[in-house]
Amino acid sequence: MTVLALSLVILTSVASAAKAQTSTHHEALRGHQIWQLPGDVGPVALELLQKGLLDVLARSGTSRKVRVPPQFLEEARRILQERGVAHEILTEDLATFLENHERQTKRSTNSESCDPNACPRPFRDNYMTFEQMEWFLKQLCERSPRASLASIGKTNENRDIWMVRLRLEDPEEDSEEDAEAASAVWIEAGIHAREWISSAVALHLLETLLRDGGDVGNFDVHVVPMANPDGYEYSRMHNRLWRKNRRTTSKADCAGVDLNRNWSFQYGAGASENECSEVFMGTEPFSEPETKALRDAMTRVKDQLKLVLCLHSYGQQLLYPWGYSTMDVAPHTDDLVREGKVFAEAAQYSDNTSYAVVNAASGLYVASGTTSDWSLGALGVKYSYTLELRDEGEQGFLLDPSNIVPCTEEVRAGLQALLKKII
Ligand code: 0X9
Ligand code: ZN
Repeated sequence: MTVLALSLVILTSVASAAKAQTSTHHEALRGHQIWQLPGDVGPVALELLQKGLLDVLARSGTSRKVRVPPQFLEEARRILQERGVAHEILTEDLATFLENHERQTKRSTNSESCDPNACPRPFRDNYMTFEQMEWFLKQLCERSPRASLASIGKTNENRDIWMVRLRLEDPEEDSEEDAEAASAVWIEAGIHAREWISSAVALHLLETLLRDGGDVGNFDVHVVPMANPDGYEYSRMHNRLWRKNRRTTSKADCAGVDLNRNWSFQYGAGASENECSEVFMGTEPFSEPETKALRDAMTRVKDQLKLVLCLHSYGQQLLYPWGYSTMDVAPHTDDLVREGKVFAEAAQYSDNTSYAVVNAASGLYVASGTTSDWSLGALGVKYSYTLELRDEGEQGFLLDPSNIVPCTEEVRAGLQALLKKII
């Protein structure tokens, strides 16, 4: 080997060793930027979202935060410039940002195992892995005869979609009577992968409801705490801001269907046909195993269902239908708003967190093919809401786990007050 060739080999191995040292599980977000756009940006944001050029992370009255992948920075900049929309760069490189965040919080998003004597306390120190959540559910249901666990389907990557049924009874009533006829509540959580607080709250809510009861008479609670396990694991291991499921598409670089755009009711408007978009609706309604499983399980109990609550994050908003259009008004909107405010008031009383009760389409944005619209429009469940949990954007999807317990408590308080009114 010549001296030149040898030094090339040495140089290459030094370079790859350096690369191996610095590369982390956040590589998928290397070079991605967060931009702030004005709140009144108009249809250009939806257009860029549908084209797959950006991902809307947050929207308030005055601004929007969007994530732009490195390959689209130029194009997005050009289109915004052409439309006269200014943008400010909030984060230069998301991977570096997340690495610093992990260093500061001393918590890795992809920690998988722990020493039996020093595991993070669930719901307090850290978010759980999907496997830990499964283990938690199995324990919970083994311990209590009032809780039963069933797999309602399998994901594309062969994970189970778990549903828990809790039977809550009025302590003053005969326990066996009316068991079949009980009214029921449906809670869906984790349909969007990165919204970790949603699954954590659903799991802790199960635990607290089982411990304290519901205090509103006989009723069943059906909870699907991890509606998108493949996405959740991908967001832990590879891309903290992953939103969709992990369906492979015709474009090798663009995986995933937005499961909250894949339901049949008003399928299409306010979603995207582009596989690369964060709001890709799939090839047809219920093309995904997750939405199919949810649809079938909900349909089996539809006559009992009085309330459907879909847990998302973030924004602290209780959204009522319709979400597919700002022009149409949902039936019984007055009741939805009135009882929604009952929820928000009780939730605020718990820990002074305010939840705004707003229409999904006009208060947030137009989106169609959602669980919530389908529950009202196709299944006929009058009270159907999407709840955007904590926070209002300070930490966003990277919400500190210390929020899990108080956030669950306020949801429980709101739910209980709401159920008292509607059951
Ligand atoms: O976009 C969604 O699916 C939900 N928001 S999130 O930030 N969690 O992704 C909101 C769905 C509610 N419906 C409408 N806004 N139309
Ligand atoms: Zn969501």
